[in-house]
Amino acid sequence: MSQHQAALASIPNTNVRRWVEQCIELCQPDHLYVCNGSKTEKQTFLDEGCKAGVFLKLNEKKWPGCYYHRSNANDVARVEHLTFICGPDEDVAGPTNNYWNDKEAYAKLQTLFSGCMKGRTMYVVPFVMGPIGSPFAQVGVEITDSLYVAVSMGIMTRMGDVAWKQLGDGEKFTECLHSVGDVNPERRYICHFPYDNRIWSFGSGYGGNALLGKKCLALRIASFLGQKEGWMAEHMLLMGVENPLGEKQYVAAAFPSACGKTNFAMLIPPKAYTDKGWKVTTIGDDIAWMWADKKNGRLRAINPEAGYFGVVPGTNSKSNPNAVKSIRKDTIFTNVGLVTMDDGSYDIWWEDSDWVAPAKCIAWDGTEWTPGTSKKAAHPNSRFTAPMFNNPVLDAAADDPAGVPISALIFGGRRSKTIPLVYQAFNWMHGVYVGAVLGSETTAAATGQVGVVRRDPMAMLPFIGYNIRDYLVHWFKMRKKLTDPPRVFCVNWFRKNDQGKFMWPGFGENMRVLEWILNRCKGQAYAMETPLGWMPRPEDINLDGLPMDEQAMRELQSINAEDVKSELLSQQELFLKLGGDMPKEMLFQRELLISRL
Ligand code: GTP
Ligand code: SPV
Ligand code: MN
Repeated sequence: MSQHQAALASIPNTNVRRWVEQCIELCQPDHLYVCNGSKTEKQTFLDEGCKAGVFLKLNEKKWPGCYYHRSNANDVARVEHLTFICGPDEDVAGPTNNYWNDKEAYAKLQTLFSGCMKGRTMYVVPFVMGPIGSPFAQVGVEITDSLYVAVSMGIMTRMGDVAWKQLGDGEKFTECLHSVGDVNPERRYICHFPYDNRIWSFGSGYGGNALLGKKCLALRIASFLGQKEGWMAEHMLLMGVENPLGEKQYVAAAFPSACGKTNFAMLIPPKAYTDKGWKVTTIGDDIAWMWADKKNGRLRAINPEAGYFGVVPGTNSKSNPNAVKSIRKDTIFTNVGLVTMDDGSYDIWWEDSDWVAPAKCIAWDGTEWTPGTSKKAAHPNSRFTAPMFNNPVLDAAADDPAGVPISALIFGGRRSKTIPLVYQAFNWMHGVYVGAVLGSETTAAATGQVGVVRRDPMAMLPFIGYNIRDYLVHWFKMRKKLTDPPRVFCVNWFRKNDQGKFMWPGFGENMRVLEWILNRCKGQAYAMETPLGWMPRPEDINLDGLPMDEQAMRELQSINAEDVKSELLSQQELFLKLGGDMPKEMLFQRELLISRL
């Protein structure tokens, strides 16, 4: 301990200091470093990382301040089967989470953490989730032996001395203990102890498993806290939309992992819209913390993050020009293709990028790749880590501790069949049902089979940090606090025709759907009543300039009664899981839908 005294003394909060001392004793690092969040510190980390082979500096001209990182090939996505909610009894986890008894989990992980940082440096990373000074901001401290994690947390959160200031001499902070261990999937556990405000993650260096401020704190732990304290932590993007009259509305949208949040949050409207004066701005691309505003009974929200951890493949100046601009500097690229340039410096490449494929490169798994190879150069879940302040359309209120008022809540899944482009729920209670039975095809963001439809309530299936029964009840109860609730919608950008082609152009063109949604929120757009909810007629969505006629729109919006019945049957999956614990409002809503059909 004595060689660590100087670093320990730089931790101003005694509660944190005491906890770090315990972790030193457990993990036995050779060195201790307490992060301050300065620019110099970041550069030192990056330089050290380059020497240690953690990072490769990319060509400074093409990619100023950007670095490449490749994670272990067995460690490229979230691991839902190794993610646990721990507590004294099973009820806290509920039927949709893996449960582990807290005493057993602590005992097992203690053996793994024991001495795991011998020969390594322990980084103490203090961070704030949420704009500084917001009453909803939460402080966390991550202890990690990964330089990649320390640097990434510096981008994704408000990291360093600001966190000590926010915490003061308080004791409410989330203890986040992380080690990459030996990156062995056999010894990989992502454990949450919501009663103890604590996260222990071992054996993975990747994204949601390792950057503990993100899914672990800002969703699993925060959703638990929110239920107790009367607010919500959701897997939602936040965006602002200004119409030609200068009126601004804010939207929150929940789509499952790799189903379009980052793209939607940064969308550039079609030219005819921008010419008229429509503007879209980003508050956040992945997580929203929301509460009922006591002054006016409206839903308000902040983005707890400060960076984007976005899907790289498919990012190009046609699909998402604002993302392309956001990642041109000071960005870390993980598991993309690595290209050696003529002068020996490094470039990167990914599928569906702006650049033609290189003659050869190193693929995400470390092997050589050439254009003929059947595998991908970039892993489908390869990611960029970029500061949100790089975003050219960052909303002026993105850093505002007071948050923004939400007009519309949107739920959306990736569904090649059955689900129409857009409909509106009849009211909040119906909207909660629509969100709760959301189905989506699985993606590469988590390990496991890709492309199978599963129920993903509120796009939160892997992120609800407690019993889903209490989570759904909490959603229904929020209605009481919201005297002026947002309108609730369901969208599906991913419906396909019989030839397997997307029926809707998506991306920037989603503005056309958004226009209808926002007008509905102001009582200014027409809708017809259907069994699912309120739907635009084909003529209610502006199709000008699209190679699409009203007939195509009709097909995109069609509801097939037989398909909806099978959809209802597949909802059984969720209803059976919850059994007698299913909130009765859910049963009522389902009965109403059946009777409408
Ligand atoms: P996470 O970061 O995992 O939470 O994902 P996300 O929800 O932010 O998804 P993202 O915006 O990164 O999009 C994931 C994939 O969906 C990308 O490959 C996009 O190209 C694709 N995508 C996004 N929006 C659309 C759309 O409107 N239409 C179609 N067809 N594809 C889209
Ligand atoms: C997701 O999977 O929803 C992500 C990426 O946003 S991760 O941080 O790995 O969770
Ligand atoms: Mn996500």
